[in-house]
Amino acid sequence: MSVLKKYDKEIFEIIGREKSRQNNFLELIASENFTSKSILEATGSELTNKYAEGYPGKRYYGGCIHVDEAENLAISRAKELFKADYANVQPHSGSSANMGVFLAFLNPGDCIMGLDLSHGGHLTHGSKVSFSGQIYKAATFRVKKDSGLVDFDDLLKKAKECKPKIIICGASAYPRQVEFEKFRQIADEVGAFLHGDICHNSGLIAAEEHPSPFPHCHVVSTSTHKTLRGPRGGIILLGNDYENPFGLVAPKSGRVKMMSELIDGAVMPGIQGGPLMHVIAAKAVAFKEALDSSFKNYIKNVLKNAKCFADEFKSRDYNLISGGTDTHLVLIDLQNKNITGKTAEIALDKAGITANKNMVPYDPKSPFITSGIRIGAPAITTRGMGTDEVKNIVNLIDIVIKNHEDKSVIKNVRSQVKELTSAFPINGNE
Ligand code: DSN
Repeated sequence: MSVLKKYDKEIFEIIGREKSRQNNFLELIASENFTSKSILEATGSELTNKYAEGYPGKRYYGGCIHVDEAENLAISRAKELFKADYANVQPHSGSSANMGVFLAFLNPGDCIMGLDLSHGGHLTHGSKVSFSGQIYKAATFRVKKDSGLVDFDDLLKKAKECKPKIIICGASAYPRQVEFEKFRQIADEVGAFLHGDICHNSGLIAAEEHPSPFPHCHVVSTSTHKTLRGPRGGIILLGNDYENPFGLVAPKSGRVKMMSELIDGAVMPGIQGGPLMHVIAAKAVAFKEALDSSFKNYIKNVLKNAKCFADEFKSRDYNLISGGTDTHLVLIDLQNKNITGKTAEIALDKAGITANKNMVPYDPKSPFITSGIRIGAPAITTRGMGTDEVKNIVNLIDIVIKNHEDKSVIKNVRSQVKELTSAFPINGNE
């Protein structure tokens, strides 16, 4: 009998309902995935009880011998996985990781440059509603209207105007590989740091299906729960630039410090207190999984499924931003289908298909309505679904979009989704 069930039936039942939702719905949110049972076990372990402010061997509290072992393992595995020279595995999330990077290298009011949110960027890359657009002066670059690809001319022009201290490359809804080398050329031209936020593609990079951000990026951050399939959290990585190519000085002492020291200090005590040691242990497990050859196979299947999504949608006259994908996601412009992203998201949810409305570049609609939806392959691929299932899913999505006001059609799709999901139980791959 579950202890939680006995003690707190309400929470036990909420968890049960969420578990059942995850099992019975098709999860197509590009930034979500299903962890292994090993990762769930580490996340739910006694390591949650330990305060361990500081870093291995340099903690504020006693009794850290075992959490030190866990953190050292997470660090060495992260370095091996991403071929990095330094890793900080303490950020609580991708946003915290980015905050740590900015606090380490910037002063309030400095200029940062990232991809415009409405063109596929992230909130923490300079949006006004995030700390990144409030503490720092943010300038954004865009994608080209015709190709949907990053407009490097626009980036260079704006970078020369605003002289950013950091240029951030990486995105939340960009279906193509990030061209780190081109970003670095521009960063060098204007004397900026290049920060690669690889949160969406980190699994693809770990599996060597996408190019490494090193040696082009001076600093790299990622969340750990998207294509990387770990627990919710973030990490920061440095390549061999960690010695400090920009001669940065520590905020108080004025002493020239290594980039690694600045990042360590920015994450803890700069923005966080005690690290979540249970999550750090689970990150270590995720890195071990990602180092295994089976992970490469998983990522190959994610890419195959995403490509199949793209081909199937295109064959049904859906407009894809950039004309397709070479990542784990597709971004669909629904304007020729006379339905908004919001209406599509709601109708799909009723049919048991979870996706998110998303702005498309040059979107005439607000972020609350949007003209697009984003579809990702990582979670269904973890369940073991392949291209046959993807073809079936696109057919179901198409039916819902064409008949979004017809309750009986939606009900029929819902039962087909249940049939499909019950054939591919979560963790059925273990
Ligand atoms: N919320 C995340 C996404 O869905 O892309 C951004 O990291």
